[in-house]
Amino acid sequence: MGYRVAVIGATGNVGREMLQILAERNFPADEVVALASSRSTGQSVSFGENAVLKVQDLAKFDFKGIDIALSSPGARVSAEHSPRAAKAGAVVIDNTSYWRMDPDVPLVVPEVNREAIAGYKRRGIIANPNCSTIQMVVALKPLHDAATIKRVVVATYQSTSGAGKEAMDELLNQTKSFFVNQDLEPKKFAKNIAFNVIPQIDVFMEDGSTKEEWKMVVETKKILDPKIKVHATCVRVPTFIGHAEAVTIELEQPLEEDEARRLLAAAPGILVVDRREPGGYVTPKEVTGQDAVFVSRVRVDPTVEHGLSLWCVSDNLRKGAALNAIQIAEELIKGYI
Ligand code: 11C
Repeated sequence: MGYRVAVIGATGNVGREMLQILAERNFPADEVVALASSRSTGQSVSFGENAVLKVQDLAKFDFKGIDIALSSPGARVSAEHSPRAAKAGAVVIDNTSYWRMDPDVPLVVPEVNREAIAGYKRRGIIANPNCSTIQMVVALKPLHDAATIKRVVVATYQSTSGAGKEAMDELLNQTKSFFVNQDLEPKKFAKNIAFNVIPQIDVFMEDGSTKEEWKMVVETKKILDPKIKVHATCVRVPTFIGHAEAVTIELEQPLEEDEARRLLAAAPGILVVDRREPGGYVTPKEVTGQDAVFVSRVRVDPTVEHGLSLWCVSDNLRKGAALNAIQIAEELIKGYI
């Protein structure tokens, strides 16, 4: 017998990717329901190559009989509807920021802390981390296991798809308008994104960091180890899909560069592409549609004791969001429900 699965936020960037990946991976579902706000009710969304689903109204949907709800609407919608789905008996895998730091909600990246999934019983909700955190903790895990990470300094290069479809359109339209000498005012971003980079993702916090930077700090601690110190600078760049990160790591024990590369290559979910020649590394353009976290440019940082740095790139809509959620669902059905 298969499962009944609901996808909440089915018309958004991540929701559409969830439907695509459920079909691609032959998730054992008897029924998949696409849900969104009343504005999208009746629209059709693709489910794999050959099927389409009619979008139903989330507000009117009764979750009784649904086994798993994959949820990716806005945080406010999730605050209302994820507990409603859980109360009706579904296990909710929630991609929004709303539940991540709740002590009764596990925050899971299967390659890093799959055992935390068991904690879903407390609220019926499992949180999916932020995309920039997911790819970083996948890359940090084997290094932490081998030589204990003390401190991480990261700069991100995040694509516009992280901010939604309208943000991608803004990049495209500003780029086109540049060639006809027009200046298209920014709407989704605080400054022009075409031919530019913006050192602000999400709102500012009191200490001067942005919320995206704060998420990388607190989520890494919750998933990997509360003792790891993290300092992040998150930057929006004019790409469509794929986040890149320059990560500098301070370890407690020594770890040879070659050994680090070997450990990374052997770890689940990571592909190492690291040839010291022009093009011997991965860029965001190549990762669209790929599942792995790609690691390149592994090298010693000689400015601190036991320092290493690396470059990691991943599809933010897949491993950074939809794929990670479905991998959690796959773990869940192996033994938790
Ligand atoms: C971005 N990381 O690239 C954000 C998008 O907390 O799930 C995801 C926000 C979140 O803009």
